[in-house]
This record gives sequence, structure tokens and C-alpha cells, in this order.
Amino acid sequence: MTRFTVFAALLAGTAAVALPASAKTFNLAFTPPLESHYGDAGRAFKATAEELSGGDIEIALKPAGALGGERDVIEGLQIGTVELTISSTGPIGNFVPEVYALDFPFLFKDYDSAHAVLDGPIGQEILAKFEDAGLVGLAWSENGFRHVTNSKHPIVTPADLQGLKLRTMENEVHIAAFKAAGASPTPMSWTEVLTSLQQGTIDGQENPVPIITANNMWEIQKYATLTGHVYSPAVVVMSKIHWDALSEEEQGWMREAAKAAATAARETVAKNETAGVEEMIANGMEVVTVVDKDAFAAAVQPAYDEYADRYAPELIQRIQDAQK
Ligand code: EAX
Repeated sequence: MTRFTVFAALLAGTAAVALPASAKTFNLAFTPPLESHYGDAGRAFKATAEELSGGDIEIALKPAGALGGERDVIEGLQIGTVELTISSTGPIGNFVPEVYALDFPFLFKDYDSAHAVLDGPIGQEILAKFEDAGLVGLAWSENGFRHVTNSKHPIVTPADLQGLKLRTMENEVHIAAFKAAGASPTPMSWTEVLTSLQQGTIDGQENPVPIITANNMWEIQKYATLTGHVYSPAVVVMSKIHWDALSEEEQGWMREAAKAAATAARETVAKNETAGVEEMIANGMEVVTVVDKDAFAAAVQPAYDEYADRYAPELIQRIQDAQK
């Protein structure tokens, strides 16, 4: 039956209740541009889901904040107005508190350590917690190690952060960290950041290299410092309302597609980590590449002291122990 005949039959009350799988179109939202590590992840998800389903499931990519900021989209998943997202963990701690444990400064030693923890028991345990919030955590994707950019002056030591109006994600650990370091943190959705930087209402922001390059941030930020102060996971999430309406086979397809997305993101991040810095410099950014990370870690330590006990302290200890 074509969609039209099914629709006509439904109107006549004579068709089966469920439309054929071919009617399934899921929106997959993310805030970076399509040409980014998130876009590569989205394309991999789309290709895998559509291939496995034989076209019965169609994925509509919604890049560049088309469906709103990450927090808005997560709320959309909870009520079913959005089906899928690839999101940084930044705002997710507001919905799944355990996720805050992943966003602590200087917690992960390097990319390999982060992947091992996230793909191992600790990461899988945290994904399982998403269901309590009406979400289904399908797989850990990747945003990357975050670095600071600004329009005022080079940041060489933590003292250079003093008074800087720095945008952070809507993440209270990050807000506390930059406040402790002497900056003036301003939490906001990514969808407002570029305009706020252009208007000068904020001086700087912090994001991984592939976010900086995907948004040509050299056009509005003169200085960058490779602080690597937070490893920022991304996560492929489905609305539990839509997940529960899938067959077990279809749910398996979603999980496979999410794994393909995560692999694609990690490959792009690995490629961009060096090439991206070269691109930033080639486009006129002054990049501080040699950073005293111990000094920055000491500057943000009060955020640990203030928040570590609040968000599953044993998780943080387990993550630290898993990297020894
Ligand atoms: O997920 O809000 C942020 O800075 C995030 O890193 C960005 O939206 C990509």
C-alpha cells in the first residue's frame, strides 16, 4: 500500500493502526554546522539507519541549531517533539545528574583514556541513567578537549582570565571552574554565542578545535589557548517516547547507527586536532600552544571541591582510578 492509500484507508477506518515503516522520519538535531564532526556523525547515523531499515526509517539531519540549543532539544526529546540528537554533555547534567561527573576539568588524561572509560562499564552505566529522564542514551560520541578563545588578549596563565567575560555551557561545574579562576562566566546556549561574540557582550568562549574551525571563529576571536581544560563527550540520544514505539529490531538499528556516528565523530576529531590548530593560525589567530596545565588545574580546583561530592563522587574516583 502507498502512503496515500494507507492514509485514505486510515480515514475510512479500515487500515491497520500503524502506518508502514516507510512513514517513519526521525529528526536528528545538533548545534554545530553540517560541515563539522557532528555533521560527520549525523551523516554516519543517517546512512547506517537508512541502510539497515531498507529505507523504512528516514533520518532528517537538522544541523546548526535548526531545532534550538542543546538544552531546548533535550527538552524536546523528553516530550517527543524531537526524536534524536547528538549533543555535548554540557547541559545534560541538568537532566541526568551523573553526566556532570564526566564534565569535570582535567578529569580525562587524553582521548584514549576518555574512550576507554566511556565505552567501558562506567560510561555504559551512565548511559543507562538516561532512561530516568525520558531519554535513551544510545552511544558516546565526541566533542573533544575544550580550549579557551577570546578577543581581548593572549591567555598564558590563569591570571590572564581575570575579569574576562567568558561564555560557558549551561553547566554549573564549568561556571564554578571559571569563576574560581577569576573569569566572569556567562552560561548560554551555543545558538547565542556567535552573535554575542560579534556584539562584544562576551569576550570569549571555550570549545574544542573542530568547533572553533567549523564556525570560522578566527573571524570574531583573535586569541586561543590550548588549555584542554575539559574533555567534552557528545552523546547520541533518542526520545524514549519514540524509542518505546520501535520494534526490538528497529531499536537495534538505532544502536548500530549511533555506534557508527560515534566512530565518525572520533575519526574527524582525531584528524582535526592538529590540522585544526594549523588552520586557526593560518587564519590569523594567535594560539598559545604550550600551556602550564597544572596551573590552570589548580586555578579551577575549587570547582572540584564544591561539586565533586554533589555528583556521584564515587564515579569521579572510579574514572580517575580507571586511568591509572
Ligand atoms: O555541542 O555549547 C557548546 O559549547 C557545545 O560544545 C557545542 O554546542 C557543540
